[in-house]
Amino acid sequence: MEKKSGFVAILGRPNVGKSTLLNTLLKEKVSIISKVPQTTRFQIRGILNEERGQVIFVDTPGLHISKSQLSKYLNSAALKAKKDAELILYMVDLTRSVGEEEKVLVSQLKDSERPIIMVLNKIDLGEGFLNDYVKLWQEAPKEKDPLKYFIPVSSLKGDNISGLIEAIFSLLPVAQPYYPEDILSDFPQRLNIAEIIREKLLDSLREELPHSIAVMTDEMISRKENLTYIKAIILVERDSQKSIVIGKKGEMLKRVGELARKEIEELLEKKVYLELFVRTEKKWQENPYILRRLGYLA
Ligand SMILES: Nc1nc2c(ncn2[C@@H]2O[C@H](COP(=O)(O)OP(=O)(O)OP(=O)(O)O)[C@@H](O)[C@H]2O)c(=O)[nH]1
Ligand SMILES: [Mg+2]
Repeated sequence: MEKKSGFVAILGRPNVGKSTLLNTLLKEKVSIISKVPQTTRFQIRGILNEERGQVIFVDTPGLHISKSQLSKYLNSAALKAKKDAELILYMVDLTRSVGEEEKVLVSQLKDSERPIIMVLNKIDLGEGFLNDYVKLWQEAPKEKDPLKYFIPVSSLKGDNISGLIEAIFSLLPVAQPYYPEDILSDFPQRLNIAEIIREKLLDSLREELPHSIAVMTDEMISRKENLTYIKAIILVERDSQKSIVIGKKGEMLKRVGELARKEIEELLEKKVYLELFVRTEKKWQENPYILRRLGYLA
């Protein structure tokens, strides 16, 4: 049988469920998830191998309107993934009404050279604004229509994910796999560890803080055969945020550290000694040097 293979970009507004879909497709956690928008900050590739071929899914930062440097990098990472893909999954959240950002997105996608599947997510919560989203696409003026399917799914519950995979393979070109079959993701481990810590912070913190936070792993040393020492620095923008992250008597930081350590130990299959530091770095979001160190800039 001829194999089909290719890159599939998952695009959409923040918080629609792109990373949840990636993890569900791969049945493994590859990308971090949270209830706050703008969680994903990287292009994260996750690889699905089947008899019929290989799909390289590319999770992307949610596309949004904002002028900050960080936002520019996030949006450009998402748009680059779109350029490199054989097929685009355009994901929307059925529980949220069509917004300005959605209209901008549709105008960017409607004349795409690549085929598109519109993935209508969170169907477990009902049809919501399904008709509005279908209408939004159908009524957009376009030369030719790259949209092949509307597919409602629940990324969280797994509903209709096999239907989605079926549709994806039907649209991929005949090609040999790009990656060896034992690789699940090519995301660097150092960044993955920083992401796990950031996810635990997002889970624990409320308010507007999430967007002010970044995590970098500073050192990773295998002290003994079975123990890895990891030092990570949590960046915040203001001293007041630093005290929130540390918490009363250091409780918050301790809890985040414990949750992250457990998950990192599972990932590395080793004991981990995790040390967390919090540092105030004013305007890190505008600082190219820091953005590069965080891996947000190539
Ligand atoms: N009920 C329901 N919730 C979902 C579904 N998919 C995702 N969610 C929730 O939606 C929230 C956002 O999910 P993410 O996967 O982080 O969304 P994202 O599109 O990757 O967000 P960004 O990385 O910020 O662009 C989380 O709280 C998820 O649990 C779904 O199918 N049904
Ligand atoms: Mg995400």
